[in-house]
Amino acid sequence: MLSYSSYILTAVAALIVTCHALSKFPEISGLPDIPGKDVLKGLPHVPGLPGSLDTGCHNLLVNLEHRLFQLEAALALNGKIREVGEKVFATNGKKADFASALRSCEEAGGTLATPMNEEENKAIMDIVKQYKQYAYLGIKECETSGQFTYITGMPLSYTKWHQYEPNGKGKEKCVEMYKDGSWNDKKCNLYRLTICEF
Ligand code: MMA
Ligand code: CA
Repeated sequence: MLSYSSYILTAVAALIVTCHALSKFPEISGLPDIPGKDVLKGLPHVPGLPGSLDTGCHNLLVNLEHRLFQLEAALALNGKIREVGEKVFATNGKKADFASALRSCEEAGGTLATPMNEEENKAIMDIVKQYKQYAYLGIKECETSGQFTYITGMPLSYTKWHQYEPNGKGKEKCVEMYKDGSWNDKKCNLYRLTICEF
């Protein structure tokens, strides 16, 4: 297996190659054709930076960062996303069984909402309240041990079980969030709000 540092070295090498190309075409060459790309075009270069290579990359990153800030602000304003630390929570507004909800999240490049602390739990709870629908979480009961784990199989490091839960005794292998943010183990074939994290 390649070591982590060799992946970083590879990434840095790729960046240097990209930046070198950018220094020859210091506008937006190398960016995929995405909506809103045009705003990145023709913006003034950041003054006082040494070297054309540095300038091209830095300028691109400053513009991308600004565009990301705008998009996050707009989405958060409309209640489309909840941001907690590194995570972004969002729903498609649709109800689905556990497997379909997980698939939707993964196809969108994320996974099912998985609260790892009180703050993340509250962000998910806000969406549950907003849509007035319970939601499945990215937690499952392990086939073998009967323990609840993350979808990755790792043991839970934070829990918010409702009083007397989990009580399914192996018959409720998924977990839903109630409107007060507490958790209930529940059958996996019901229709619950799809909330993903990215
Ligand atoms: C339902 C079901 C269970 C839950 C209990 C709580 C009757 O079963 O949602 O998962 O534990 O209600 O009363
Ligand atoms: Ca239960």
